[in-house]
Amino acid sequence: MTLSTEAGTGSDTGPVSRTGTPTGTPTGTAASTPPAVRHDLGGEWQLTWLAGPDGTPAAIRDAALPAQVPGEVHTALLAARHLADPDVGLGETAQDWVGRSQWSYRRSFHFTPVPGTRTDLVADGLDTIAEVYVNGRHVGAARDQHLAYRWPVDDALEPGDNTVEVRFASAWDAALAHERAHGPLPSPYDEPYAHIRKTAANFGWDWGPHYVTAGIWRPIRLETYAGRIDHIRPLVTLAADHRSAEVTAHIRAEAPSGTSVLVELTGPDGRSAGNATGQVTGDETVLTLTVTDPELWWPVGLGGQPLYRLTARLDAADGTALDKTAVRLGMRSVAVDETPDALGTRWALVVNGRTVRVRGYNWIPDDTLPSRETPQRVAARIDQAVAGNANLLRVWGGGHFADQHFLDACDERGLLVWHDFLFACAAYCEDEETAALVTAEAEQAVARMSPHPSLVVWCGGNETVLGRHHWGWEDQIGERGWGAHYYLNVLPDVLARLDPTRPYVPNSPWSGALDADPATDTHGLSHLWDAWNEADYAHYRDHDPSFVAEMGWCGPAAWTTLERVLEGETPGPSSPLTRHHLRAIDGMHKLTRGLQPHVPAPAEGADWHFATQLVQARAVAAGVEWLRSRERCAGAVVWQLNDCWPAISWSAVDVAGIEKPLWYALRHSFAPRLATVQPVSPGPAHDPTGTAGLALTLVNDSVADWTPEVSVVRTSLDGQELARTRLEVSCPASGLLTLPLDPATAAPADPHAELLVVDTDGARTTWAYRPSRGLASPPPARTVTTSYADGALALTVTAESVLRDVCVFPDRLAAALGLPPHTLTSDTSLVTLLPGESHSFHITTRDGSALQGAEIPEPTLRLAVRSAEELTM
Ligand code: BMA
Repeated sequence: MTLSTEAGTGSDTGPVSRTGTPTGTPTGTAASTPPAVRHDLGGEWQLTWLAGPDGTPAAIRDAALPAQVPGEVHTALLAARHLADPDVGLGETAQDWVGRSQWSYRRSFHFTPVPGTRTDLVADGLDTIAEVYVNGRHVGAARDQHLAYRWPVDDALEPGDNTVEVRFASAWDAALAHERAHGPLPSPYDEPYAHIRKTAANFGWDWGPHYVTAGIWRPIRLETYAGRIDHIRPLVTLAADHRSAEVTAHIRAEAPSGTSVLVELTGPDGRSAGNATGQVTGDETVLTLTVTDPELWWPVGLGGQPLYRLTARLDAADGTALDKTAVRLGMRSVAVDETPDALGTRWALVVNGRTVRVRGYNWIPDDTLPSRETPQRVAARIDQAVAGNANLLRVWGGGHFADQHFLDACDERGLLVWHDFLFACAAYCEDEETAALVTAEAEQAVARMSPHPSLVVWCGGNETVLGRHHWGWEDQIGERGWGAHYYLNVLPDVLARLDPTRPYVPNSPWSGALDADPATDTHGLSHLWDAWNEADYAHYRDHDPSFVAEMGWCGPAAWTTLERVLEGETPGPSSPLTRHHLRAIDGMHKLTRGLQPHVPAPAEGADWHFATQLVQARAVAAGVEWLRSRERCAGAVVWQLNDCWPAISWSAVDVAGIEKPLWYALRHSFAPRLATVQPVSPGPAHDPTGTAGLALTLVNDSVADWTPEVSVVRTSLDGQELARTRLEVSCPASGLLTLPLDPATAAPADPHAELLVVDTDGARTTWAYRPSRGLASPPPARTVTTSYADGALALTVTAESVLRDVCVFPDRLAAALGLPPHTLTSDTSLVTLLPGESHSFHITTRDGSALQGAEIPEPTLRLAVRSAEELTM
């Protein structure tokens, strides 16, 4: 078995074809060395069931099905209608046999030998335990979903017709066998996911189902070559004065002696920024270029994202161009500031010498079935992160490594990426085979991702050190290794060899040392889960951490997304299928407890759905704004941006791509320039209502000073203005400014009947002195009118009483417009209106097609436009 990195990622067509079919005459003449040719084996394969549990449907046992590659068994079964959509109803249970079965993928292809070359079979990803055959001859074996594999196949190939077959064992069986051999490992889920190198969440998580996949999930091809470039690993070192940058290109190639390699760097303007040539020697050839006056790559909001292009070409001694590939890269530096402070130790990202206050989301696999995570879908999700004012995504360790499309999209948008290595929430065995796989995975991933400027942090894993400290693992682990060897030795060693330019943190959360309790706020990285798990969201204010890598609150997917899978049940606590799609531990209880201080818990249906979505939005926004108002806190990364199935989960965007109210709330709370009202006496004995006094904090993450117009108005809930102040303030670039609010304006005469409204440069924030259910709000009264202009539908809401957090649900309007629910979006949501005020919500299609002037029936409008007051009537 040869483990190898993915083949060149370049998209250059250049003088060398990367996708030609090696069936005709070699491209080179007899006298010259032929260039490398890559023959894609993707497309339709034949899938057959080999063996499996008793419950396997009879129709599957003898069938040969078409299966798309890249893809997985589940998608082939769905396409052939041998499987009902497992997201619907209890479909998850009915697909269990798929992951417990063994499968064969087979196809034929034509091959013409090319003199002077060798041929490899290259699989960028096999899921997971596979034996590979060419013409019935065993050519290789795969043991790790996260690895690319390369096997020489010359001895197995025949001139003319050939077949390739990949036989997959059940990943479940393989994991259980490892568990039997090495002993069980502690984890919060009763599944053996830590016993196999495969997407952990595939075995179910607290936001996703158990769809244990198998298949050829990444491209597969033949490579025929005399010489080839395996990959380029460029490392960029920016001089402290930013006047120059050094690009060290490590080129891994296999080539005949006498082959030279040429690298050429092209600037963002398309002009050459330097080149260098060397002889291919050993495993790796290193060529260094110096760029003067580099154009710096910046995180979104702090500057542009110019991208350079590095091309590498192999030239044979006879002058033939043997292979060529290219990557894009950016000129930037990154470091972590871990200086001690009054409470402990800071943890702040520093890009190009500037501290970046992080507003981020955690990223999970965007679908349970990875082939459905198309580049377009992932780019749309990344656009939602950026449009939602996030500047970082953390790719969480229970999923899979980001692919090039993901990283390209982040590079282009300036969205920072923090990438976990693939460990989550469990003890991991340190046996020899696992250690070898983990090392190879890290080597490949680091080399493959090294060009991308958006990638700024490597992290050893998720909550494994936390688990060791707090989840009672001692009894089960005994003297055995539990993974620390990976986080402290293996991964740092790989990074020291392959990428010393990026910071590494051994785990998240992390307090600076293995022995230090990671569950404290004093040092490094925190995960804030007590508010959701144990208390009300006001308790986010008990914390003063230096960087929060996780915090979140559950809420349901869009109504229509759930409706599709609930088989007619009404969403709510007494619907078994609602509970089936809610995987959070004790989730229904926590959802209900979360509502209680704020709104009377509605029993079922539309009110329950709206209330839980609203409280999710308010909870996380409250936590994020609190953290952003703290001088100490250099980051808030919310759990979680996306979903992998129709869920009641922590996500801001559901699996259909529909923004939940949380997304709109965070677009406001993550705004680079934010005005937020906070109580002046937070901390364990804090006063959540703020009657002890309020302060206004301006947060300015932008590169220019901010001098907003601020008006602070205290109003009675029936709309009478009780006090008003105008503030003239200036908040410096990358700064915070906290102003205690004058009690004459901000202290309520009757906390049950008043509201503080702060308008700052057109953005509104409100402070209620009591939770919604404790407010004496008049019954909500409004008019809603609809009109169409420029292909958009405007819903104009005019408040006759105070309406807080008016939400619009475009998916509820879609049926009236004859469109699928996820195709519509609203420019705004969660808007607070005082009596007499109006706001127009603009509904448009995501693809830009014009909306026709259909009438929206009144009952539809009632469900599509809601305000908080409706819940407390
Ligand atoms: C975090 C994550 C996930 C989990 C989430 C919600 O700690 O690391 O493992 O899904 O909490 O419980």
